[in-house]
Amino acid sequence: MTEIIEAIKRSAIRIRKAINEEELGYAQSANSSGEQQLKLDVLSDTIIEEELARASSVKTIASEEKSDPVTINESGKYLVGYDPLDGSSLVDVNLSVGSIFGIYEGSFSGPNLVASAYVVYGPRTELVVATIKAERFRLEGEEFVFMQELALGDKGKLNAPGATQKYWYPHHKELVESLFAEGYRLRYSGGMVPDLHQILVKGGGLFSYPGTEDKPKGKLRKIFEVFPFANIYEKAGGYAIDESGRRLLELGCGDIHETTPCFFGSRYEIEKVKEYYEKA
Ligand code: FDP
Repeated sequence: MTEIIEAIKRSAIRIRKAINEEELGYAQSANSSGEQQLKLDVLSDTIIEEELARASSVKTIASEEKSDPVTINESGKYLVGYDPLDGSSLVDVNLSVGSIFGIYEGSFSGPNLVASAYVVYGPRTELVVATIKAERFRLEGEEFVFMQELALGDKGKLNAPGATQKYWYPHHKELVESLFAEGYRLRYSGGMVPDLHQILVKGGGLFSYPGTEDKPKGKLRKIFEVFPFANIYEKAGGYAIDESGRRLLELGCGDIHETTPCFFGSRYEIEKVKEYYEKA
């Protein structure tokens, strides 16, 4: 496991440099979800593949930017699913983006996730790793220095509601409005990594990406985005559920690009989600 975390750190340092220095334009390709790839998406994917290939414990990698998993070392123990540059539609406006990693044993599914991590490329570069605890590090020079253990409170103040409001189901709209009516403040940049990071660092709140009339299964991918963050939220003392109130980490996965509605938060807000969704 240590060598995988070290590979993630080396990737993060190289991607940070690429974000700062490389050209931004589009690549001549689309990813498997049909989204046009930026040159930076492709470069970040290559960097992570190169660094993970140096870790002998990694058997298979699966990237949001590749259509199928790739076996890189038959005798490896772990499978790593990653989103090399999440929120890349925010690169041109210079908002924070991130990389997300899920480490699995056996196969890609919620119950098989054994550890996860993400990197936020903001004004500073930070790394959060969740093995037994969720720990936050900051890049200083070429070193990631420990900052704190992340711990969510019982209740927060932030509300980050994703997806197109026009297509929200009525019960979801009621849930979001009920939190605002209680005094919650809107915090939504459109980048999953900084939006979830903000709630974790500020100690609580709700991030939701629901199923909608146009996308009943939501948008966020289980293997690359949802399961890794579910583990991080749970290790920080929070909760991560789907629209039926089930723990996200109990969900299986068919196609590696499968998506699911998802809700991440502290205890109070997740109870609210259950209450409004049970009424639906
Ligand atoms: P992006 O498409 O820019 O890569 O991964 C998908 C994602 O970003 C998440 O980072 C983000 O939370 C979400 O899409 C935003 O989607 P909406 O604009 O539909 O809310």
